[in-house]
Amino acid sequence: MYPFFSSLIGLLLFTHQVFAQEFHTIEDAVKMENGCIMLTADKPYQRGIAYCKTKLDLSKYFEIEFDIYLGKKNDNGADGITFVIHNDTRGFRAIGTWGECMGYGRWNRGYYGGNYIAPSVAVEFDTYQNYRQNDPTCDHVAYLENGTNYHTKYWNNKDTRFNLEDGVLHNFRFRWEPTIQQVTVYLDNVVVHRGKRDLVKDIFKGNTKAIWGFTASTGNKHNLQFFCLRRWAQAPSNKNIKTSPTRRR
Ligand SMILES: [Ca+2]
Ligand SMILES: [Ca+2]
Repeated sequence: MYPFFSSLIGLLLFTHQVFAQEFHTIEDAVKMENGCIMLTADKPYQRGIAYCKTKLDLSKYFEIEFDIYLGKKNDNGADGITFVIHNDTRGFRAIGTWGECMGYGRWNRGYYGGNYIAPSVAVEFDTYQNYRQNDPTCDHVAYLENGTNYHTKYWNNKDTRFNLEDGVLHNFRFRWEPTIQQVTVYLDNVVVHRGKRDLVKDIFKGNTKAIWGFTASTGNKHNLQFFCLRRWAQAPSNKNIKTSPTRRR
Protein backbone atom coordinates (compact mmCIF):
# COMPACT_ATOMS: atom_id res chain seq x y z
CA MET A 1 0.00 0.00 0.00
CA TYR A 2 1.25 3.50 -0.78
CA PRO A 3 2.39 5.38 2.34
CA PHE A 4 0.03 8.25 1.62
CA PHE A 5 -2.99 5.99 1.60
CA SER A 6 -1.92 4.04 4.65
CA SER A 7 -1.42 7.25 6.61
CA LEU A 8 -4.74 8.58 5.33
CA ILE A 9 -6.51 5.43 6.44
CA GLY A 10 -4.75 5.69 9.79
CA LEU A 11 -6.01 9.22 10.17
CA LEU A 12 -9.55 8.21 9.29
CA LEU A 13 -9.48 5.34 11.78
CA PHE A 14 -8.07 7.63 14.42
CA THR A 15 -10.81 10.15 13.70
CA HIS A 16 -13.45 7.43 13.93
CA GLN A 17 -12.10 6.13 17.23
CA VAL A 18 -12.10 9.64 18.64
CA PHE A 19 -15.66 9.98 17.43
CA ALA A 20 -16.81 6.81 19.20
CA GLN A 21 -15.17 7.93 22.44
CA GLU A 22 -17.22 11.13 22.32
CA PHE A 23 -20.44 9.23 22.97
CA HIS A 24 -22.04 7.85 26.11
CA THR A 25 -23.58 4.46 25.37
CA ILE A 26 -26.56 2.99 27.20
CA GLU A 27 -27.80 -0.62 27.45
CA ASP A 28 -27.20 -2.53 24.18
CA ALA A 29 -25.33 0.28 22.38
CA VAL A 30 -21.65 -0.55 21.83
CA LYS A 31 -18.75 1.04 20.02
CA MET A 32 -17.81 -0.89 16.87
CA GLU A 33 -14.30 -1.58 15.56
CA ASN A 34 -14.99 0.56 12.49
CA GLY A 35 -15.62 3.58 14.72
CA CYS A 36 -19.40 3.52 14.29
CA ILE A 37 -21.77 2.83 17.17
CA MET A 38 -24.08 -0.17 17.12
CA LEU A 39 -27.44 0.60 18.70
CA THR A 40 -28.96 -2.86 18.43
CA ALA A 41 -27.61 -6.25 17.49
CA ASP A 42 -29.72 -8.39 15.17
CA LYS A 43 -31.51 -9.87 18.19
CA PRO A 44 -34.98 -9.55 19.75
CA TYR A 45 -35.84 -7.05 22.48
CA GLN A 46 -32.76 -4.86 22.22
CA ARG A 47 -32.58 -1.20 23.20
CA GLY A 48 -29.52 0.94 22.60
CA ILE A 49 -28.96 4.66 23.03
CA ALA A 50 -25.89 6.83 22.44
CA TYR A 51 -25.47 10.50 23.34
CA CYS A 52 -22.71 12.84 22.27
CA LYS A 53 -20.82 14.14 25.33
CA THR A 54 -20.83 17.65 23.83
CA LYS A 55 -24.18 19.42 23.95
CA LEU A 56 -25.70 21.35 21.06
CA ASP A 57 -26.14 25.12 21.25
CA LEU A 58 -29.54 25.87 19.78
CA SER A 59 -28.83 29.61 19.67
CA LYS A 60 -26.47 28.86 16.78
CA TYR A 61 -26.74 27.31 13.34
CA PHE A 62 -25.68 23.70 13.08
CA GLU A 63 -25.85 20.82 10.68
CA ILE A 64 -25.20 17.25 11.75
CA GLU A 65 -24.58 14.60 9.15
CA PHE A 66 -24.36 10.89 9.72
CA ASP A 67 -24.89 7.54 8.08
CA ILE A 68 -27.36 5.07 9.45
CA TYR A 69 -27.73 1.36 8.86
CA LEU A 70 -31.14 -0.14 9.46
CA GLY A 71 -30.40 -3.76 8.61
CA LYS A 72 -31.03 -5.96 5.64
CA LYS A 73 -34.20 -7.85 6.55
CA ASN A 74 -37.24 -6.17 5.05
CA ASP A 75 -40.07 -8.48 6.10
CA ASN A 76 -38.66 -9.68 9.40
CA GLY A 77 -36.79 -6.54 10.44
CA ALA A 78 -37.66 -3.94 13.07
CA ASP A 79 -37.97 -1.40 14.60
CA GLY A 80 -35.84 1.58 13.54
CA ILE A 81 -33.62 4.40 14.75
CA THR A 82 -34.35 7.91 15.99
CA PHE A 83 -32.10 10.95 16.00
CA VAL A 84 -32.98 12.89 19.14
CA ILE A 85 -32.26 16.31 20.66
CA HIS A 86 -33.45 16.56 24.25
CA ASN A 87 -33.38 18.29 27.59
CA ASP A 88 -34.81 15.44 29.65
CA THR A 89 -34.03 15.79 33.38
CA ARG A 90 -32.31 12.38 33.28
CA GLY A 91 -29.67 13.96 31.03
CA PHE A 92 -27.26 11.46 29.49
CA ARG A 93 -29.23 8.59 31.05
CA ALA A 94 -32.57 9.40 29.39
CA ILE A 95 -34.27 6.44 27.72
CA GLY A 96 -37.57 5.72 26.02
CA THR A 97 -39.56 2.53 25.65
CA TRP A 98 -38.35 -0.44 23.60
CA GLY A 99 -39.99 -2.09 20.56
CA GLU A 100 -42.12 0.22 18.44
CA CYS A 101 -41.07 3.21 20.56
CA MET A 102 -37.48 2.80 19.30
CA GLY A 103 -35.96 3.69 22.67
CA TYR A 104 -37.39 7.20 22.32
CA GLY A 105 -41.13 7.36 22.96
CA ARG A 106 -44.01 5.77 24.81
CA TRP A 107 -46.65 3.17 23.95
CA ASN A 108 -49.58 5.57 23.58
CA ARG A 109 -49.60 9.27 22.93
CA GLY A 110 -52.11 9.89 25.75
CA TYR A 111 -50.30 7.66 28.25
CA TYR A 112 -47.51 9.30 30.23
CA GLY A 113 -46.31 6.27 32.19
CA GLY A 114 -43.19 4.31 31.37
CA ASN A 115 -40.09 5.70 29.74
CA TYR A 116 -40.04 8.46 27.15
CA ILE A 117 -37.63 11.27 26.36
CA ALA A 118 -38.99 14.79 26.85
CA PRO A 119 -38.74 17.66 26.23
CA SER A 120 -37.35 16.65 22.86
CA VAL A 121 -37.50 16.71 19.10
CA ALA A 122 -36.63 13.62 17.09
CA VAL A 123 -36.60 12.17 13.62
CA GLU A 124 -37.58 8.54 13.32
CA PHE A 125 -36.49 6.08 10.66
CA ASP A 126 -39.24 3.57 11.15
CA THR A 127 -38.94 0.11 9.59
CA TYR A 128 -41.99 -1.62 11.04
CA GLN A 129 -45.71 -0.83 10.89
CA ASN A 130 -47.40 -0.23 14.25
CA TYR A 131 -51.05 0.81 14.22
CA ARG A 132 -50.82 2.51 17.62
CA GLN A 133 -48.28 4.95 16.21
CA ASN A 134 -50.30 5.55 13.02
CA ASP A 135 -47.54 3.99 10.87
CA PRO A 136 -48.06 3.36 7.15
CA THR A 137 -47.35 -0.13 5.79
CA CYS A 138 -43.99 0.94 4.38
CA ASP A 139 -40.81 2.20 6.02
CA HIS A 140 -40.87 5.95 6.60
CA VAL A 141 -39.28 9.03 8.14
CA ALA A 142 -41.21 11.25 10.54
CA TYR A 143 -40.58 14.31 12.72
CA LEU A 144 -41.53 13.71 16.38
CA GLU A 145 -41.75 15.78 19.57
CA ASN A 146 -41.67 15.18 23.32
CA GLY A 147 -41.44 11.39 23.41
CA THR A 148 -44.46 10.67 21.25
CA ASN A 149 -43.99 8.24 18.36
CA TYR A 150 -47.53 8.85 17.07
CA HIS A 151 -47.43 10.97 13.93
CA THR A 152 -49.88 12.15 11.30
CA LYS A 153 -47.31 13.06 8.63
CA TYR A 154 -44.51 10.97 7.23
CA TRP A 155 -42.15 10.77 4.26
CA ASN A 156 -41.86 7.59 2.18
CA ASN A 157 -40.72 9.03 -1.16
CA LYS A 158 -44.32 8.48 -2.35
CA ASP A 159 -43.48 4.81 -2.56
CA THR A 160 -45.88 2.45 -0.79
CA ARG A 161 -43.12 -0.18 -0.77
CA PHE A 162 -40.41 2.19 0.47
CA ASN A 163 -37.74 0.15 2.26
CA LEU A 164 -34.83 1.29 4.41
CA GLU A 165 -33.73 -2.23 5.43
CA ASP A 166 -31.75 -2.70 2.24
CA GLY A 167 -28.32 -3.53 3.64
CA VAL A 168 -26.70 -0.19 2.75
CA LEU A 169 -25.83 2.98 4.63
CA HIS A 170 -28.26 5.89 4.32
CA ASN A 171 -27.02 9.44 4.60
CA PHE A 172 -28.92 11.74 6.96
CA ARG A 173 -28.56 15.45 7.71
CA PHE A 174 -30.31 17.53 10.36
CA ARG A 175 -30.01 21.31 9.97
CA TRP A 176 -31.12 23.95 12.49
CA GLU A 177 -31.30 27.60 11.39
CA PRO A 178 -32.12 29.66 14.51
CA THR A 179 -32.46 32.99 12.69
CA ILE A 180 -35.45 31.68 10.73
CA GLN A 181 -36.37 28.98 13.27
CA GLN A 182 -36.32 26.26 10.67
CA VAL A 183 -35.52 22.55 10.85
CA THR A 184 -34.55 20.77 7.63
CA VAL A 185 -33.98 17.04 7.41
CA TYR A 186 -32.38 15.27 4.46
CA LEU A 187 -32.26 11.58 3.71
CA ASP A 188 -29.89 10.56 0.93
CA ASN A 189 -29.81 14.24 -0.17
CA VAL A 190 -33.59 14.59 -0.45
CA VAL A 191 -35.52 16.95 1.87
CA VAL A 192 -37.77 14.70 3.95
CA HIS A 193 -38.90 17.30 6.50
CA ARG A 194 -38.84 21.07 6.63
CA GLY A 195 -40.68 22.97 9.32
CA LYS A 196 -40.75 26.26 11.19
CA ARG A 197 -40.57 25.84 14.95
CA ASP A 198 -39.14 27.91 17.79
CA LEU A 199 -37.32 24.98 19.38
CA VAL A 200 -35.82 27.04 22.22
CA LYS A 201 -39.09 28.62 23.30
CA ASP A 202 -41.70 26.03 22.32
CA ILE A 203 -39.83 22.82 23.17
CA PHE A 204 -36.92 23.60 25.50
CA LYS A 205 -38.51 26.30 27.67
CA GLY A 206 -35.82 28.86 26.96
CA ASN A 207 -32.81 26.54 27.32
CA THR A 208 -30.39 26.75 24.43
CA LYS A 209 -28.19 23.77 25.38
CA ALA A 210 -29.45 20.29 24.56
CA ILE A 211 -28.17 16.73 24.49
CA TRP A 212 -28.22 14.91 21.16
CA GLY A 213 -27.81 11.37 20.01
CA PHE A 214 -29.51 8.28 18.69
CA THR A 215 -31.89 5.67 20.00
CA ALA A 216 -32.99 2.34 18.57
CA SER A 217 -34.74 -0.83 19.63
CA THR A 218 -36.09 -4.12 18.40
CA GLY A 219 -39.02 -6.27 19.44
CA ASN A 220 -39.99 -9.75 18.36
CA LYS A 221 -38.56 -8.83 14.95
CA HIS A 222 -35.09 -7.35 14.68
CA ASN A 223 -32.20 -6.01 12.61
CA LEU A 224 -28.63 -4.88 13.13
CA GLN A 225 -28.81 -1.07 13.50
CA PHE A 226 -25.93 1.38 13.80
CA PHE A 227 -24.84 4.94 13.00
CA CYS A 228 -21.64 6.70 11.99
CA LEU A 229 -21.06 10.42 12.40
CA ARG A 230 -19.74 12.05 9.24
CA ARG A 231 -19.78 15.79 9.92
CA TRP A 232 -20.85 18.31 12.54
CA ALA A 233 -20.76 21.78 11.03
CA GLN A 234 -21.50 24.99 12.88
CA ALA A 235 -21.57 27.29 9.86
CA PRO A 236 -23.61 27.04 6.67
CA SER A 237 -21.95 25.20 3.81
CA ASN A 238 -21.98 26.32 0.20
CA LYS A 239 -22.66 22.75 -0.78
CA ASN A 240 -26.40 22.34 -0.70
CA ILE A 241 -26.39 19.22 -2.83
CA LYS A 242 -23.72 16.67 -2.27
CA THR A 243 -23.26 13.07 -3.17
CA SER A 244 -22.70 10.41 -0.59
CA PRO A 245 -19.82 8.04 -1.40
CA THR A 246 -21.28 5.48 0.97
CA ARG A 247 -24.48 5.22 -1.00
CA ARG A 248 -24.19 2.11 -3.11
CA ARG A 249 -27.58 1.74 -4.62
CA1 LIG B 1 -43.03 1.47 13.73
CA1 LIG C 1 -38.73 -2.30 5.38
